[in-house]
Amino acid sequence: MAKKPLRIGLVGYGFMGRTHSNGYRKVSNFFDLEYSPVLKAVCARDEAKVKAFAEQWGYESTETDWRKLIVRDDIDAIDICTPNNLHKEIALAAAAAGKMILCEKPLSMNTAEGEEMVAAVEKAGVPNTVWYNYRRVPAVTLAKQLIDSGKLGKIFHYRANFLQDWTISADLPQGGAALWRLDAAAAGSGVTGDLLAHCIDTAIWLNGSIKNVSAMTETFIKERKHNLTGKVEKVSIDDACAFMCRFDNGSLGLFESTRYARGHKALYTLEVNGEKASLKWDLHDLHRLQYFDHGDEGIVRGWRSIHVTDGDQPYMDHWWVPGLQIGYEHTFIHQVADFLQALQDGKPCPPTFRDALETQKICDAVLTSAKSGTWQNVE
Ligand code: SOE
Repeated sequence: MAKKPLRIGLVGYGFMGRTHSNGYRKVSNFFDLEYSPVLKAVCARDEAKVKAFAEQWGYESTETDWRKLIVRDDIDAIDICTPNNLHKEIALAAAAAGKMILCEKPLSMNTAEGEEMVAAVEKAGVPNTVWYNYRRVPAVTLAKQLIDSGKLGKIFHYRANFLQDWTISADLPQGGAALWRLDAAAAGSGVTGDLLAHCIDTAIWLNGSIKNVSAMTETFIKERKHNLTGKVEKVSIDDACAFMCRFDNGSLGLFESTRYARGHKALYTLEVNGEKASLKWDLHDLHRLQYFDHGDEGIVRGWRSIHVTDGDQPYMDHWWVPGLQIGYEHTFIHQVADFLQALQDGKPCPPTFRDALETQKICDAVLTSAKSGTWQNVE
């Protein structure tokens, strides 16, 4: 069957620009879908660098002004991989130009911006999605299937951590290029929007909405040299954040994230405890799901480590043979595949902008609670 091209215009070529481009390039080798991505154009301000990126990844053309990219007739979908402070402006313009939008997480700097973005894509009626890629780790998708099937029974606890250690040095500057995540003006927040947003997206997908939160944050290094101004400036992001919450289903949640956990590079872990069973997952061992079923016969009851590589487990029928695992890059390939499948079926591809707005509201409630020292209801 001849494939329908989905012509991609990528804005930004950092770490996420590479993960997404890799997804577009590989998806049609492994998923037989009606649409196939075409790497039409990549856009960034530095002409020499964007040309080099285009050559390396196989983009047909380049732009240095995203406004020009958005109005091009030969582009169907805009992929936003810029720092967070540009998401809204680009999304609003792309929606007005009738383009589909794939936006890197978090959706926006805050809830107010997110609401505008949701209104824009819904008014324009353009397909949209936000790259919360960890939903597409087969073991995490399997966790969703187990919870939805009722195997865990009533859920009592949800626990998640996202721990890193890359900002401990006081000599690390803030701002610009790869360091924009340390600059509140570009990122909106620190670990809350960057890391906890992942944990929250997975949590509300697996365990439903969050009602209220009580949080604390800390900024351990108060001033850093700013790479764009060359001056030492106040650091306004949260370096660490921990919060507890109540879910609508009555369960209790505990979340922690930091960039100051020496030794941890990207330790995203989650655990769900239910009446009948529990499960846990660890990004450093991402193809495994740990599962404990109280219904097992007593003498063999215990935690089992499910190696999620079998063809009847989520996504795995598209990969190698049972026992051979996949990794981080595949979560992005899966997201592209799901987006193309949704397009083919005329359905939304979750998390949509509207779904991701819920995560944004929880992040805002967390930051407000940390400032006020009080419980906050999620809007
Ligand atoms: C930060 O270091 C970061 O790259 C996040 O921005 C990503 O979203 C996360 O998946 C890994 O860590």
